[in-house]
Amino acid sequence: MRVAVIGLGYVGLPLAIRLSQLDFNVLGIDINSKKIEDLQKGVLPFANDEPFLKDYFNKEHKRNKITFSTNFENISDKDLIFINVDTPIIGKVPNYSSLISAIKSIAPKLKKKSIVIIESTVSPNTSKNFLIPTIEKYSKLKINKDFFLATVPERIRPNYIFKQLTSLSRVIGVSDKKIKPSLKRVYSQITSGEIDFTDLTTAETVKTVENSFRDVNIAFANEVAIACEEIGVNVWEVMELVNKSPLHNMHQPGAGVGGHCIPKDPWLLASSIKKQNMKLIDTSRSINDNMPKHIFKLTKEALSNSGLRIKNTKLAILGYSYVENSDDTRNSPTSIFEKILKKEKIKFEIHDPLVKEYSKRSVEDIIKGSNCLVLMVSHGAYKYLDVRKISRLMSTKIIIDGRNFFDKEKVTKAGFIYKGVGNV
Ligand code: SAJ
Repeated sequence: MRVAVIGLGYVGLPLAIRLSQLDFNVLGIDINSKKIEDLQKGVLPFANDEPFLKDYFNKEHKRNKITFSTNFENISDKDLIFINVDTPIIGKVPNYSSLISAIKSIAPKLKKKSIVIIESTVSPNTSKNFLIPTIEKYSKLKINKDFFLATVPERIRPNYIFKQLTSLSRVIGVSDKKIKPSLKRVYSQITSGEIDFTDLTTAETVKTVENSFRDVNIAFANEVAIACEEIGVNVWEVMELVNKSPLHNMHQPGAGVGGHCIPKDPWLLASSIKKQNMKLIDTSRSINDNMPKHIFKLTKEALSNSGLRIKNTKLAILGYSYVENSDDTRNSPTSIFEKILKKEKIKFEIHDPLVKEYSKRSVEDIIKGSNCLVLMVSHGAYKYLDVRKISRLMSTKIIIDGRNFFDKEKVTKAGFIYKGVGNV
C-alpha cells in the first residue's frame, strides 16, 4: 500500500515515521517549506527532546522509505491519505482553513478506491455535512463508490508520543463497512491497542467528548481547590482521600489548562450543538482559563502579607511550556500569566529548561534577587532545586506553587511563605 500523511506536526510526523517503520512507502506533505527542507536534510524541526522521535526519524530517514514534499502532485497513486492538520478555534468557533486547504489539494488527485483518513479532531458531523460534500465537489468522485472516508482521531500527547501511538486503542469511524478490513490491517500494525469500528459522526463525538470530559473534570478540581483555600484545608490531601473512595477520579487542580487539545476540543463539541447551550462546557472553560489570574491573586496576597507592593517587586517564574517535561508552548498558561504581569507593569523573568527562549540562563540566575518564585510547570528538572540555595538567592522568601510541586512543610521550615493552588 502507498500512503501519504498530510500535515507533519506533533501528530503527523510521528505517524509518518511509524508507517515507514512498518515498511509502507510514505509521502509526507506539509505546506511549511522550511520544515520540509529540514526533514529532507534529516533534521528534526521540533520536539528534539521527545523520547524516541529523533532516533526513529534518523533511522527511517536513512532507510529511504519516507519522502517529504510540499507538493501534492504525487497523491494520485496513494491508497491511504492520512490528514493530520491543525483544527484550531478562533474564539469559540472552529477554524478549518488548514483542513479545507488539505482537502482541496488532495481531492482533484484522488486515486479511485482510495481512503481518506481524518486524524485531526473535528466537530461532530463535520465529515458528513462538510468533508464528504467538499471532497465530492473538488474530485468529481462519489463517496463509497469512488473513494472512502474514515475518521480516526489521534490520541497522543507530548512526551509519550510513540508509547501512545503504538499502544493506545483507536476508534475508527467509517463511511462504508467495506473499508474495515483494510483499516484494521493498518491500524493493528500501528498500535497494539484495541480497534473499535463505528460510524463517522460517532468517532468525531467520542474524541471531542474525551477531551471535554477532561476539561470539565479539571475545572471541577480547580473550583474545589479555590473552595479549599477558603475552607482552610489542603485540596491535594482532599483529592487523595476522595480518590480512595470507589469510582472516584478527581483530577488535579493547577495553574491553568493549556495545549492544543483540552482548551479547544470542548468548543468543537459545543459548536456542533444548535438547540441548547452546553452550560458545563462554558463554565468549565471559563474556570480553567481563569487559573493564571488566580495565581496572580495568590502572588499579590503573599507579597502584600510580607509588606511588599507587587509593583515594587521582581518575580521569578518557573515553567513556560503548557505541560511538564515538554517544549510545547501552545496555549501556555504561563503566557496568560505573563500578559497579566505586563499589563500591571510588574517585573519578572521566566525560566524553562526545555523552551529555547527561556533556557539560555540558569534557573539560579533567574531566581537571584527575586522576591517571589512562581512555579507554573512541574518539570522534572526542577526536582533538583536546592531549597536552601534558593532561599539564599532570593531577596524575600516567597513561593507560589501552581502544581503542588514543593513540600509545603519543608519550604516553610526553610523560612518561606508558601501559597499553593488549593493549599494556602
Ligand atoms: N492539567 C491539569 N490537571 C489535570 C490534568 C491536566 O491542570 O489533572 C493541565 C495540564 O497541566 C495541561 C493541560 O491540562 O496544561 C492539558 O494536559 P493533558 O495532559 O490533559 O492533555 P494534552 O493536551 O497533553 O493531551 C490530551 C491527551 N488526553 C489525555 O491525556 C486524557 C491526549 O490523549 C489527546 O490525544 C490529546 O489531548 C489530543 O491531542 O487531543
